[in-house]
Amino acid sequence: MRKMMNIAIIATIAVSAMFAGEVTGTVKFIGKGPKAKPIRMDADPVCAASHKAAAKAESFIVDKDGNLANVIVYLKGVKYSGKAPSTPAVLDQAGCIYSPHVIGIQAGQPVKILNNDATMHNIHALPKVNREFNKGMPKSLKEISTIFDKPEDVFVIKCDVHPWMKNYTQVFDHPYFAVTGTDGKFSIPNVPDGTYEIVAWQEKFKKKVLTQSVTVKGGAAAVNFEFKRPKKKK
Ligand SMILES: [Cu+2]
Repeated sequence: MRKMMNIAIIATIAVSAMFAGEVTGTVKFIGKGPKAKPIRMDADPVCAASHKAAAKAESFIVDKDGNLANVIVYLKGVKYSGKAPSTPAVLDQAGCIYSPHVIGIQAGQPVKILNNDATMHNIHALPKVNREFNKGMPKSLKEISTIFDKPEDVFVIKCDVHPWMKNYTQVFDHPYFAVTGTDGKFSIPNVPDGTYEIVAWQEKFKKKVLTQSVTVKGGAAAVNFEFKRPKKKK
């Protein structure tokens, strides 16, 4: 009986692998990028004291090979009938910085917001489709929970106490998204076979999202993106 079940499971995995694939790739920045500036946290000694060396701004993290971090890569207009995960997404406030700086979540997925600092934060989410909220988190309040129940393009979550604290959140009605790491790489697993529009968003290129077409056919599909510094107007 058990053997038959195992065979059935293996068969199911094999079949689903035939009709789904992983979309992977690297996002690069071509050209000379700006240097990350240190964040001045003097306004709150607790924040400043939580960093041995000053934290660097996270709006443009690029390594020497041009690999670009914190890029949201996602499929657009894809149909998905599954449920949102019950596992919460986590947005941490640690060292007076949001971690992660850029996050993708699913509509209806719980979001845990943590305060790991011995100071007050005021978390202020600025969506347009979902409901805006503004909540003080004194150091005694270590965790709150929220849900964004509608899909929405990227919006800002900021802290009204510490003006440098900024996060970018995008809410999806499907699980086919990823955020690049410091190696510029992303991976979107379990994409059903098909041809899709795939989008790359980075906060310094708000008006210049990159799009391509990707076809998944029972296996891996690779897509790479290159952001370029806009040409100066003469
Ligand atoms: Cu804060």
